[in-house]
Amino acid sequence: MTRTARPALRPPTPRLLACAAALLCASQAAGAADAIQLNQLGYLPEAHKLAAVPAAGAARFAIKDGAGKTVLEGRLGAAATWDASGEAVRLADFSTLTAPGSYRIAVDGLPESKPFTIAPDAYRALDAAAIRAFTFNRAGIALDRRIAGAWARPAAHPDDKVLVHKSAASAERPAGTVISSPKGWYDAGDYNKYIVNSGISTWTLLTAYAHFPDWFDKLAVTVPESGNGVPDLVNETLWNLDWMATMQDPADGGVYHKLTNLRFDGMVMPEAVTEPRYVVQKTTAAALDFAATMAAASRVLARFDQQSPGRSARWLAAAESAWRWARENPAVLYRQPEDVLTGTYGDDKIDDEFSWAAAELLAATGKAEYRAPARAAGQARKTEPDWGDVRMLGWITLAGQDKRLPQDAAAARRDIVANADVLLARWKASPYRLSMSNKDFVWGSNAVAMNQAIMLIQAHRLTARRDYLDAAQSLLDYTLGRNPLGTSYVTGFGAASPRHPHHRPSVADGVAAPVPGWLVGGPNPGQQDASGCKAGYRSKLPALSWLDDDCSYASNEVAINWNAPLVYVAGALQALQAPRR
Ligand SMILES: [Ca+2]
Ligand SMILES: [Ca+2]
Repeated sequence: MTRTARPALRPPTPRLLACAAALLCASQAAGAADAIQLNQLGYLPEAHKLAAVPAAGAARFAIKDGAGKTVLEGRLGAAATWDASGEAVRLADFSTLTAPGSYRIAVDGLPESKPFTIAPDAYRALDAAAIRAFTFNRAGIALDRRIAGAWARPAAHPDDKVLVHKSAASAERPAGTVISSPKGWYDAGDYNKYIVNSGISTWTLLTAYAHFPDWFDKLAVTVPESGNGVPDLVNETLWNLDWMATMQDPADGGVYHKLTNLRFDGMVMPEAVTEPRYVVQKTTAAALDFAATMAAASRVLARFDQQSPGRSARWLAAAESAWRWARENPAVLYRQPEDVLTGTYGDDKIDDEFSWAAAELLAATGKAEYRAPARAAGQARKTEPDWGDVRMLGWITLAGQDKRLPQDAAAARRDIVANADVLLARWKASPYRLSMSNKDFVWGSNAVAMNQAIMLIQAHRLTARRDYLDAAQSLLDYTLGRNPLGTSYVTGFGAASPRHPHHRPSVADGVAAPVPGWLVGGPNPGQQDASGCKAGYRSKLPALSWLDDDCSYASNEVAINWNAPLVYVAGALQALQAPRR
């Protein structure tokens, strides 16, 4: 993982290579260009249902059931070329088919599609596995076969003797001070722990629970704490919150940016690593992301306080203390020390972090002092949140405070709907019915898709308009197979899925199948790893720039901030299923 490179090398809007000749276009659009593409996990009965059909076939489609009987026929949409992949496709809309079962799509002149199902719990197993992926990435715990099956492994990285790096030294904790900072999730394909990326990831899981408690109360994941009276999603989230709480210096409220080795480990199992671990530099971004997340946790998890009496109050006090540190130290940006080579999560624009933290503290405390910083002028820089642009997370929280903070909620709601309308317009105009633009094919593009879906789902929750939900469904369809490569991008799920993610345990564990439930980064025409990936990308086109090889940290790594929105979206689409009108 060279997360160091992520923000710096985020590519500018890719200029598409014009297809000079039809032949070249066809070869660039290699992959599964002759195949009908659809969501390989299937659809909920009431969902919007689309398949992408190569334009070379006939203009009509038929849906056949398991016995080969035609149950629905229809006309395909007009042919259009998606410039992100160079393919001409027509869309098959079979939303009116709602009967549970197994089906295929047939179009004259093309091979039949892969089978797909319609089922009322189409995404239950996916959602549980996407949560358990976090369990697989837990630091400091042995995972036995009951929890982890073939991927069982011993405990590693207890992190009970972590050194204070010289960049983080203070009067009370000089360089070399030993502190304890156990638990938490490994961030991605590596074994380090970063507060900035933990912030959005943990918040997204907390918010999934806050928005859809009925679904997640019943979703059985099988985590080590299962059966303790706390829902499994909450149990999993607590593992990281407990770690985050240890990253605050109790002397001043400041928060260490990360806990890492000095350099990345080789492709080995976690228990093989014995490098010393350090907490590195306190930063303003870490303090603010910590403040936001702990404030959200204090509010969302208050109902589970009997498990650890006083926890919510402690976390809220920790959040306010981190906020005060950030106000007193408003521009301490992360600067990688010379001897540290792990991921940076550096972010020089932290107006959005101030806004998010203030919004969460406003929601958690109702104190007027947080209102102005929460609503400080400043637009989101993109259409969806990511670890470096977190302003929208505050909107989502405030939008839910319509009873306690009606004016703040109303403003946040307007911002969310305006943002979602940009996505909705793109969805309607897209040949693939996808709200992603070509510039969204960046490092972690699959998470861009999932975070766009989160914004569309918010607009649906606020307006009850069906088209927002349909546009969100399209994004999940894309990540689960309705894409030009004909692959589900979640390990272990779908007829075709990644086999070789850039994930150290998956590489080193001796198990043929990768650790399941992980959303890989996805197509990224930046191809920052191309020089080290001998297998080579087949195309430079945005939606085709993916390599199922463990060398490909730029398109095939996994990360907690990419899986968290998958957990949210899969759960939301299950929980929001409603009869079509
Ligand atoms: Ca930022
Ligand atoms: Ca393996």
